[in-house]
Amino acid sequence: MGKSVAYKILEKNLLAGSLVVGEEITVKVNQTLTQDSTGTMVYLQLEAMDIITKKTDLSVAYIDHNTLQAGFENADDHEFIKTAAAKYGIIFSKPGNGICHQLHLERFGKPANILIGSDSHTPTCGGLGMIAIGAGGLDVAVGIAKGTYNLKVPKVVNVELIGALKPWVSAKDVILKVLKELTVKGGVGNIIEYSGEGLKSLSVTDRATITNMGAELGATTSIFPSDDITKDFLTRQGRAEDFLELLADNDVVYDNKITINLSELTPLVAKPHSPDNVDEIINIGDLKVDQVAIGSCTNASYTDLMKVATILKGKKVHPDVSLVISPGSSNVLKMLADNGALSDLIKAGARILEASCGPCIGMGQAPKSKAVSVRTFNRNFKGRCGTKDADVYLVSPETAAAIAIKGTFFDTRTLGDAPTITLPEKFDYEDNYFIFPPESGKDVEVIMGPNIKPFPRNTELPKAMTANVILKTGDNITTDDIMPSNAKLLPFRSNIPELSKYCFGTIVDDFATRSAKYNGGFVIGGDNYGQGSSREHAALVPLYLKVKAVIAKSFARIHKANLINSGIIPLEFKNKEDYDRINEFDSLTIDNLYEALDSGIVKFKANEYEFEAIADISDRDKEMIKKGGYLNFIKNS
Ligand code: MIC
Ligand code: SF4
Repeated sequence: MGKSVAYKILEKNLLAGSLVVGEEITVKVNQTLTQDSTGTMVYLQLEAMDIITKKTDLSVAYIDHNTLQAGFENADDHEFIKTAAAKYGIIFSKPGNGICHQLHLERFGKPANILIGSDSHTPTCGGLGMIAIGAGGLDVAVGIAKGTYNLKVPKVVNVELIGALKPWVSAKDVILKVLKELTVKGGVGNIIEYSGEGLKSLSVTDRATITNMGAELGATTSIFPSDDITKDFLTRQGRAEDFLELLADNDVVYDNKITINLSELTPLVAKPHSPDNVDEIINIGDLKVDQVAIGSCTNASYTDLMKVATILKGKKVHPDVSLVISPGSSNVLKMLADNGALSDLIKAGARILEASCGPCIGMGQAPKSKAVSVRTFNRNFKGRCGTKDADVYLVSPETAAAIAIKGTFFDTRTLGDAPTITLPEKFDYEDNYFIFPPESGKDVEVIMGPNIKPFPRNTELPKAMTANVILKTGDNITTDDIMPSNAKLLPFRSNIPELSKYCFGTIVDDFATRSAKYNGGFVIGGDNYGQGSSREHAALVPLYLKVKAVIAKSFARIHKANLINSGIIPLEFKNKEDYDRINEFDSLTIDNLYEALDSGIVKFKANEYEFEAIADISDRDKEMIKKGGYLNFIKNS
């Protein structure tokens, strides 16, 4: 039977286990990436592992999330990461260079390689024909230290693209359509592999927009084949030697398949407050818009911003709209400056930010109260923009630019011709924002300022436990709910005690107090618990607050792994109806915990009811939990 692109790469890098759906395998990690807001933990964990140098071919530490530096905290984090990177042989990308995923795609991503990154949008590089997986910080630390990664073999779902996109419809609309079909939990346990004649009209950065937002499907990763278009991109980036053709076999049989006819797509919009709440722009009517934000790792490439500049050229941003643009990389910004497009953006009245995540992670540009904010980003969870009662709509760059001029939603297709962008023969690639590591890092002093606090460690699992339910949540709880992130909190990513005061802040404002009163306890969750960001803080902070287990209807992949790595038991209800019987503050007891874990079924007893939960985790995960988390596990193995 023929092979998919995804399985060809997994097979090439397989170190242990067999490529059978659901089996746990170990693969070689060729590359890693970290960003600053998850990176501090990664490098603290590396320090705790006592390693000498990285075991990957290439590792990069980017600074892109928190570049506001409102106090010494961010700058301390940057300095810590910079010195740790030098010590372990890791390339350091200075603040201002751009967003990790855009930069990695431009400068380092390589077809057929495996990349693990401490950010959920790491699959962006799947646009280049690589397996690129977002993971928790500890998994990335182990990836750097040992050059390996463990995962359950996912199914491969094929999205066949037929037809060709019409004017004013682009890659963002393709992934919004996939989200509409599959929803925010439809990708869990799957790799999404794209194929079909429609690929011919999608550039590498278009493909990267699609694989980027595969994170919103909950997928392990998304991937495109590596073909002539990949070769063309790498050649223009001055990296022709990194090209390798990688196509699916003609007789490949996928686990599942959907077909999307690109010719039938219309401009789409993800309405508040979920990326899968997708509708056609014509159904939004002429809703008035207060803010338009263009950028993020989804839509801030050269082509995206050139489309925006072409639409804005000679026009004026609507008086009631604040248009803000954050370029994906310093090279994109430089190219716009050199060819005059930056001047077109400024003349139209756009606010230009530095190349970074910026408003996407709530680092400034919170819109006004009750605002309608239109963004080219990938997430519109409630409150993520910094304004709790704002409504955020996700759209393509061309839709965003047209709306910025008009001041309302409208059917952009009525504008007639859409901009078409010709790629420069050679992309600019100044590497002056990168600091390459010294030959040997053994004399490098790692600098830890006062904001860098030790991370919490769990202890061995007790043989039995009785504890209270200290929180019950609904479905689709995001890691932004568990550990909110914004301009106020991002500076404390290396300071768990400070962060813990805000845990579950979007749901209750007294979680830390509850935990102190009951000496920790259980959290009850609905479906798709922990979707969204890879932030390990959504497990480390609950660990610090003595959360012992999370019992949910189902989990999102990265968060489940982060819980296991922290020694917190993730359990799924055997009967989902049992969720309704549990009340906050009920006391629950588990006897014979070790035997229960081994058998995969954990029995809970409350005063008036009993229920069972499933430990759907590997034997290795069970050992890790018994030892009190990944770090204790590797110390003892
Ligand atoms: C996000 O988009 O939510 C983030 C911020 O990039 C996170 C990482 C983090 O929380 O630091 C992600 O997607 O993993
Ligand atoms: Fe940065 Fe936003 Fe992308 Fe996360 S989703 S990496 S915050 S640009």
